[in-house]
Amino acid sequence: MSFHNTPQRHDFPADFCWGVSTSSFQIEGAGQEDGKGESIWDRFCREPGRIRDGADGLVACDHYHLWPQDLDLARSLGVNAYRFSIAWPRVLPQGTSARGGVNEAGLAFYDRLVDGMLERGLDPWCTLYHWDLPQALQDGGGWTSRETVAAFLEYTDVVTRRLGDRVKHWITHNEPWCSCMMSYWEGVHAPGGRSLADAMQACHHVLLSHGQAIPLIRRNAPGAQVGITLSLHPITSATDSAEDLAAARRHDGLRNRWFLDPLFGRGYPADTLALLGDAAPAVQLGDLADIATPTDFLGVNYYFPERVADDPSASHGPMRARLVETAGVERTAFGWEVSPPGLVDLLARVHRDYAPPVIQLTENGSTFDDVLTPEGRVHDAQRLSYLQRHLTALKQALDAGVPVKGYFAWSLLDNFEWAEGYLRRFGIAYVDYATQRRILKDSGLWYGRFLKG
Ligand code: IFM
Repeated sequence: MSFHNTPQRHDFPADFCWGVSTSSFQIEGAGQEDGKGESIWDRFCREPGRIRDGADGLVACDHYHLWPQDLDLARSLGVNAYRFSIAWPRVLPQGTSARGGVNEAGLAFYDRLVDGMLERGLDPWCTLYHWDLPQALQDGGGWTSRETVAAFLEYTDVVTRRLGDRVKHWITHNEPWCSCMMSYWEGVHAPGGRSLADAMQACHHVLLSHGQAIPLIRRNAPGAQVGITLSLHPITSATDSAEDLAAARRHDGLRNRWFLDPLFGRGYPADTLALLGDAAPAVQLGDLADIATPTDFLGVNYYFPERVADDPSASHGPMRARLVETAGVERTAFGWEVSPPGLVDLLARVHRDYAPPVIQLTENGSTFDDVLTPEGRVHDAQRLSYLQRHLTALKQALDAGVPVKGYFAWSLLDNFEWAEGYLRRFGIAYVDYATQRRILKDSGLWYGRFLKG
């Protein structure tokens, strides 16, 4: 397979969806404005040592005020879709209307934003949950509590009633792995929990809230396409030994199949459940049927593959698998392996094993240590090459029969990269945080040329 002959836009179907992706907490700022409530990330940022550069999201990219120019920037690229997320505590400051009422100013902001997209010919793709849970809900257990499912349904109802006439693409959750495992087990994301059992229960509630939200969204947004976005990884074993092959299978169970199997009607994978033992979630009658409610598309976020070796000591968790770094491969500044063939393998696997009607690549991107030149340019050759080679891979997956219908670059802007603060830049546009100036990097300029043919 060659990854050097980058396809042209016209090599993709005419109705292919080309977009850029963002999320509320990472770009909006206005953390305490217009009645917005506290989110778990606001709280987490204030805890010493949680964020590598000690930063917070109070200002971020100030998108709350600068959104017209950000949408202009997106339009200037030639994308036809814009993926954003709603900050739940901006709409329901205390998580539910019973506790803190509905914040009209928050809804009005998203009204303006969506109208702004439509005026610019950008199809709004709205993610309901990209990790900024109202702190008030976390105080009651967050996603470990079944009450948060009910709260999510109310939130979904409020938002889709308001925007459902104009937003025709809805994503319930972004990357449950991160909002559950990294947040309730690994302790690296808000709220910083350290319990596998909590993480598994949180994960069950996130998936349940997804399934139960689908009929609501369909009711309030007639004709809308509804899906969920998962972060998925192609997984290989470090060696051909039976032990490593089994470890790779176990790791895949928690990393990928734990989400895909129940969403596609198979329930939780039995092998993974057995290994979880007491940490397995409490599941009520009817939950699995709800989780398996059919969707219109599966959102896939692809960043990197993983290689796995056996870990008999279980020091890396109950899957008894540890990650192994492949020597000599290209990596981003995060250390993530750059592997366009991994994207082809991943999409082929999801298509073969689960056959979603449509796959949308809702995120793909890279972080490198960008330098703004005195001339005001950012020569991000590695990101540009990353983008080109992943589009080549995407075309190969399409040619192989995978029903992928859209690509969203992560991200339009450099932004708040969670526990890494502002140290990691993923944007195709550089943000000078001191002035809030946006500068298209060479990768962004190339994406624009690609899109304009
Ligand atoms: O910045 C994140 C995003 O919020 C979710 N997907 C991965 C991105 C890069 O880490």
